[in-house]
Amino acid sequence: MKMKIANEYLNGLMERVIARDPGEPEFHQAVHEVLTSLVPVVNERPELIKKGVMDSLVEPERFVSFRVPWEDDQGVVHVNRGYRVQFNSAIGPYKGGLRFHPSVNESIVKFLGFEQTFKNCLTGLPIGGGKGGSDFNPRNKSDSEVMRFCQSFMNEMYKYIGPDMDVPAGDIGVGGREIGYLFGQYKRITTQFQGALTGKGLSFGGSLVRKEATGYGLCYFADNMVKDAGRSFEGTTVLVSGSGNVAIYACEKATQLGGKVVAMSDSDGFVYDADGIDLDLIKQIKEVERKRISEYAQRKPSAQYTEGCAKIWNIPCGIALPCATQNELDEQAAKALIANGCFAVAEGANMPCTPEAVEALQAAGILFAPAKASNCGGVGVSALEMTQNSIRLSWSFEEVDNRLRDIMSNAYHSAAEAAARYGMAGNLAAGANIASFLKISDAMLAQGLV
Ligand code: NDP
Ligand code: 2IT
Repeated sequence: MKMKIANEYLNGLMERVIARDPGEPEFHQAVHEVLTSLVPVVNERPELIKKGVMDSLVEPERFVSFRVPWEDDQGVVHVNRGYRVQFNSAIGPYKGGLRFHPSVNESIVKFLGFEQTFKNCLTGLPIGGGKGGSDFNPRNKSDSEVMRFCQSFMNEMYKYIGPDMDVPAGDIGVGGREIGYLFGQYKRITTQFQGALTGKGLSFGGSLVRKEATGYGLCYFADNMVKDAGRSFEGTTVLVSGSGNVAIYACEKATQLGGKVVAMSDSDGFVYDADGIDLDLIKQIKEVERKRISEYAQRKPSAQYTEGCAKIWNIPCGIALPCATQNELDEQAAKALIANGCFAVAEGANMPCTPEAVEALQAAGILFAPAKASNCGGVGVSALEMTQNSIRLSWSFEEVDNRLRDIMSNAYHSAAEAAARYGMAGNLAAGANIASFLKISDAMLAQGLV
């Protein structure tokens, strides 16, 4: 049972959202968190309810689901399901990643699209919110199988995307290889060389720093946050969950900022290396060989491998960066972090901390950076990729990296200032929701969308 929201209308709206799509727990979780934090804004501006903004905010503008048939290397035909949710276009074309993972369903896609709407606004760039994906499992598939799947996926999705309409990118299970195949098929179908996807290869319209952007941006955000509290990465033990795109570049930047990352994970287990994670070895195992993280312990004598990923949070640390998936850090994990002296948690994944974990962390005075704000660097640099495609120029690494630092610093200050303005100083989760909501709701009202 979810906590009652302290505004009668919003509480009723939450009940209607649940009744309309009862089987969507992740979507309900994301909506509940946002509506709860918007109570003071709605109390101050009741016209937002009367003009339908609140109801529109929780209903996607469009949701498509489609069949994706493909043939494996043995000639066996498989049929997966593809999705694209176009959640909100109040401030720009829909923008957001594609996730390929067996767990993908309507609830996951809608929670991600809903979160994306607020996150994209926090970048300060003109992008609306969208998300998509499939229940396809890329694990243990050959390059040819992944290519055929991506081509079949694009055979349907091309109808809904375009550089001024909707611009997908990567997420779990979708990286440079998949974006390349998707882009190739989009070009083949449309005969247009257009920036309809981001995260492209550098030789065909991609941006420098996009690969690093989410992980680097996360650490830039966390650095702003901990410095404001008189702390720093320097000499701090850091935990990073996951070992995919976000985790690898979070580990790289945390280390560059003087932190010592001692653990990383995948969905099977985690490795602890008291000497500090050897990131070149992680990149070799994960990016090049596409193998399991247990390999790391086999090749590095100072490391230990533990089966199961939840216990990674029992390792003492100063800063924790959950970068794998939703609800991976629960109340028990939060209590372990608190007991071991952790002073900051910054979310790299989308919604990695359960509501109970967030509550426990905030109650204990731990600095908490919410995903919408702290992982907006990936989509921020995606928007910069769109800009470079539009002007047909490529910026240097330094130029994009400097812009990323600005995006993250602005996101931090917007969230911190909004929280303070509404009497919740230090609550960056509420502040992030409020700051983006104010801008999106004004745009919705002005356009007569509701
Ligand atoms: P990747 O596919 O590159 O890596 C995902 C990592 O998380 C892998 O180590 C994977 O392990 C692990 N993982 C996935 N599912 C689970 C699970 N159910 N339980 C435990 N571990 C799991 O994805 P990304 O790094 O791109 O994405 C990670 C998170 O960051 C996601 O929440 C994503 O939405 C978010 N994000 C990504 C952005 C981007 O630019 N890529 C931008 C902003 C947020 P295994 O290999 O075993 O599956
Ligand atoms: O969750 C996210 O912000 C992403 N997966 C990146 C989206 C993007 O369009 O770059």
